Amino acid sequence: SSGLKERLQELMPAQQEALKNFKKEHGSKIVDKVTIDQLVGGARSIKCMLWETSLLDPLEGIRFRGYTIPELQKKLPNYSGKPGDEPMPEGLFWLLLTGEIPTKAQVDSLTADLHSRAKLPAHVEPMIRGFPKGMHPMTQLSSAILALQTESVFASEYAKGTSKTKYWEHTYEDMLNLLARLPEVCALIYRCTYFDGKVAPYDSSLDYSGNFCKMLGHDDPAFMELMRLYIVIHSDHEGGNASAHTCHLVGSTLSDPYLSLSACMNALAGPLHGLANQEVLGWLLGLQAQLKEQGKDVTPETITEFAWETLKAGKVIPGYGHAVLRKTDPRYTSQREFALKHLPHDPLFKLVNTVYEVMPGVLTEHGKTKNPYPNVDSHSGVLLKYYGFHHYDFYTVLFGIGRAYGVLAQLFWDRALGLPLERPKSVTSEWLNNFIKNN
Ligand code: CMX
Repeated sequence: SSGLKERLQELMPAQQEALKNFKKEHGSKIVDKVTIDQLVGGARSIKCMLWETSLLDPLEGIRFRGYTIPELQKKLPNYSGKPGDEPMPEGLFWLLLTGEIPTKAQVDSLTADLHSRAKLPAHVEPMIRGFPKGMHPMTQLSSAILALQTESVFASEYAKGTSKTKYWEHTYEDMLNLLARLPEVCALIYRCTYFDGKVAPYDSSLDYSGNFCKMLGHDDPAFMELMRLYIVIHSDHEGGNASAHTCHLVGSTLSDPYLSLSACMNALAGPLHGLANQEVLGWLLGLQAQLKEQGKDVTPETITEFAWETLKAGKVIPGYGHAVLRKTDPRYTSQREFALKHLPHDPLFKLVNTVYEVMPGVLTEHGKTKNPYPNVDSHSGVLLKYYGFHHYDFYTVLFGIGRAYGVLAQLFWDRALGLPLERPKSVTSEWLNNFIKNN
């Protein structure tokens, strides 16, 4: 064992006690008010959920257990041991769960634990191989996670009548098994959708990300570094985003982690959320193709023109704007820095940079979006494409692997803290009209 489970078992009683006492002492204090705009407008920024693993500041961006992305890059163990290399997702997972920065030895033993759990149940591979051509990779991923649910420890122990005090333990087993099995599932989807269906053998001498890249068919160590960064920065973005919230909501019914994660992936698959990263690359390639056809150069002026065409066609600029953030997403910045280090002369990176120079101005002039700056999805495709990973309708699957790390860590604490069924109140328009008459 990696010692992670034992550490969590040590940490849990104090956390459970603290929350109980905090509720007892402060339970009736008011932390927020709700306007009708918020009620109608997607509950934007209403504080109504407990989420321990990360917190988002509109100006500064995300902190994972209090650490910014540059801090994680310094403090979390990396694969090579060389300063400046990217943090390993296994280390981030330890941090998200415990709030503590793990040692390299702890991270390595967690990697080994994950490798030991990776074998897929026999029915999943033939199912993926049998999916119809053209089924979106996110639909395949969500379905495959559901198919893995036959192995849920939580579901089988619940059926046997397990005690509430054991939910955390069954959730722990499920989340590790699930994370361990995602690389082969995703590699199968990738190789069957775009290639001949042959998947490289599992390599447990590598870390999680290294083996995953190898199974995808990408052996370049620089691509493995990118994957480590990619999984880390996509893991968690506090609880209110659609994918994280979905996992938390579905889990609150005591649906097991497989059912919860599959639901989470369905939310991530929407174009306003995780699918935006595939849309961004499509938009950039469309821009390149149109300018080439018209014999024009890529300049701030021609990009501006193309952006206005998109906006006038009633579409959004993918990769820009955010429901919470009001500045450039630090997840964008970290990918930009990766590009400056590894692919400074790539033409598509240069294009992304020029888009970054002009787009905030265009969106400000357009005057609708509250945040004219780029989000995480604006940059990832360029990096992946540089390493020959150009099947862009697969990009959200990679986001999904990252997101699984964050939402499962929180799901563990949901069950460990005994958080209840989530059930906000809805009202009708008639109710609202009566409310206005009477107030
Ligand atoms: N391009 C054009 N218009 C935009 C825009 C963009 N990038 N971002 C927001 N707007 C528009 C909205 O569509 C909305 O218009 P309507 O009033 O006509 O409905 C208006 O500006 C106000 O929106 P907002 O309050 O600024 O943003 P929301 O909180 O409603 O939505 C988001 C946030 C991300 C869905 C939105 O900015 C968007 O659609 N961006 C493009 C898609 C994208 O990149 N999504 C990925 C986000 C990160 C992730 O989850 O992965």
